[in-house]
Amino acid sequence: MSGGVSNLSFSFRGNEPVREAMHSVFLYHAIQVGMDMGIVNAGQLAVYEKIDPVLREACEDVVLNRRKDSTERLLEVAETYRHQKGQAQVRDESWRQLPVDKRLEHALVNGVNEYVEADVEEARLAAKRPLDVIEGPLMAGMNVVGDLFGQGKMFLPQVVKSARVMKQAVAVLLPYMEQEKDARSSAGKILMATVKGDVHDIGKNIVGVVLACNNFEIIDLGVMVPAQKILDVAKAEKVDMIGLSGLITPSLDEMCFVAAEMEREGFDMPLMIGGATTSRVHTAVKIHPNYTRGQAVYVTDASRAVGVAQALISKETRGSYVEQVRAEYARVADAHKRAEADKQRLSLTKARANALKTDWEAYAPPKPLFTGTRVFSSYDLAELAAYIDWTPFFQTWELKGRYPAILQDEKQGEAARTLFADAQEMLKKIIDERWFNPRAVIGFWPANAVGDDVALWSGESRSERIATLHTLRQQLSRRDGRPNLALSDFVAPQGAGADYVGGFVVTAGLEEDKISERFSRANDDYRSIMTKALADRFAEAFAERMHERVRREFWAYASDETFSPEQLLAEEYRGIRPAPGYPAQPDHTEKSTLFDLLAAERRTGVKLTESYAMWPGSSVCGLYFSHPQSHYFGVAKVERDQVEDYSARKGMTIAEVERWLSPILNYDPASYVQAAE
Ligand code: B12
Repeated sequence: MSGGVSNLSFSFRGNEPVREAMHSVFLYHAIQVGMDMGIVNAGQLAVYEKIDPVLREACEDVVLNRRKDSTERLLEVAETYRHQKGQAQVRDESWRQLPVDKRLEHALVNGVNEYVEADVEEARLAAKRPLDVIEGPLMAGMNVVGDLFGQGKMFLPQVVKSARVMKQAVAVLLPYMEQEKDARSSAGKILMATVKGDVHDIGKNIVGVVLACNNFEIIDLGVMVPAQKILDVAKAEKVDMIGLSGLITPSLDEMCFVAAEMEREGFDMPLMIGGATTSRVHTAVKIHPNYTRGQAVYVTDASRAVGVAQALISKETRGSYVEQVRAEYARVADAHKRAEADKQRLSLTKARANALKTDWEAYAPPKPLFTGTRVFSSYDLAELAAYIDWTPFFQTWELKGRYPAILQDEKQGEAARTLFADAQEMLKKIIDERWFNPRAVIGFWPANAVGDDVALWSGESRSERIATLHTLRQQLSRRDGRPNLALSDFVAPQGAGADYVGGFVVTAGLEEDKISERFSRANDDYRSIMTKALADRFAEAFAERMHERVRREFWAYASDETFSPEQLLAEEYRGIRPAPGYPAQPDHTEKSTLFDLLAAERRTGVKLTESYAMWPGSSVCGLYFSHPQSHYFGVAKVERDQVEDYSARKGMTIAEVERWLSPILNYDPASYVQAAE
């Protein structure tokens, strides 16, 4: 049960205490009878217990329709509150009495952009040169922000809001300082890019903002940037450092390539590496050896980026820092080599012999209501909002903890509540003004397992194969009696039953980039990042909702399923939706089969890049399996025997397969060839 709560109190617009009380009373009762999602401004909610009892009773009379004269009574009570401010609006404005320098510092530290233009103008008129305002009070304010962030006393959303104040302040000054442009001192120039084939940029954008807060000049080349462009711009702009970002594993290879190209072209500037699938081990083992003239350094997150960039930029510290990194990477590479050598893997033949044992005779696979595909356009955003998993949203902003407990967290609670209130405000606009146009295509096909693959058939005769889904099998050595799984184990083998497999592509909509860029151009990185973070939430929520509809309506093997959003997130339902790229199917190239089957690009506008990332970023694709025993697992590392077998099945060369599966190979392809010679 869900709904936008503010409609309830529209007629009391301008009378905030009454509105807040009505929302609070409504939620108090509605939640008890099953409401599980509401759109409210969480920053403007009265605590039920603390509402004036007279007002509370009057509101309850109306909300619960308890008396004939409830409306008149509430109108009467409401009058006495008309000129009071809502609790959340009582703000301490005493800082406005401070001198302008201190006001600017306050605005920066607290991320308040309301007065920035007037204050900056006042400071400019008092200063000798406009540049002095930047290098004086603004930088002083940002230094406070930087220090507080470094000490863990400020959190990322607050820092991004501070950066917004800074950007807007600088924008006021810029027209006055055209001639002095070059005079502005910076801590160093950093080129940032998401590598070719990858579209993910929230992480890179956040890091860019945080570095800019610390006076680094950022040149952001955006997403899907080819190596040559990175190198050319780095030279032309005489940057001090390059930062690369990426989300999916194929980007790891591309990063190795950029590093090798930097070496080849004689670069020696530091190279920072970041993004979800990057790691210290990968940087040490795979990227670093390609770039010996300079230094590749892995950076876990935005809060570390400043320290690393500062250590690398300063002539005094760079040498010793690089030495330290090299020593650490040598240790990491060594430990990695030893750990790999120790790992026991099974041969593919043995792993297959230990596949999941299923009694297919005793099982009747459910039949979907349709086979072929179905398209969903302009999907209802309000419906999807109820399925949003908020925990990853907070992770995006580096606030660690589970929602909703995080809102009450002793340390991060305040930052989390403000962030959440801002998110709710934007969410409401997204829904009311239809910022996004979510689209999806789903499909079902008659299917049977054929070894470790799944054959999809054109019809019930199951004689004409229209596609093959390839799956990989675990080669872990098992001592606990558990099977060595492949996704094909969850589908009835040929001759054992009329089974089916489904597939989907969902996207929050093609509008995400444009809206986010618009905010960025208006010097509002906070809203720009917020737009993307919410678009990502919609994509995931859409995948969740579609899967629920598949189980209940389209495949209908669980038509009476009634799980709460929490139970859905805990995956308590029957069936799975593994996505190419996730641990159960680490091969991203499988997406092209799925896209062809669903004609996904034509029907949803979602495109696959050369690295099999999906544009727009807020998109998810995957398969549906219905078997009660189907569950998520990780394929983990595979051996050369499986790579050979897989390449024959896929019609790819071994080298190609090794390239796409490189993060999960349990051997080094280069030394394997040598050993064989
Ligand atoms: C949110 C998320 C999504 C979202 C958004 C994706 C998008 N817009 O591109 C959605 C739900 C849409 C999604 C989809 C997919 N995802 Co996803 N996703 C994630 C998740 C949960 C978090 C990523 C994230 O946004 N983090 C928050 C941001 C702020 O962090 P970040 O980007 O890592 O950046 C931080 C640091 O890395 C660092 N940093 C980043 N860049 C840089 C650069 C420099 C220079 C520096 C110094 C630092 C730095 O600082 C940043 C701030 O702290 C991760 C798992 C995880 N926990 O990481 C999986 C994950 C990245 N996804 C994964 C996959 C496979 C996919 C899909 C391919 C699945 C599918 N088949 O549909 C798609 C691909 C989407 C696409 N467009 O191609 C895999 C990737 C593994 C792999 N083998 O490639 C992961 C790791 C999950 C997993 N465990 O398997 N995903």
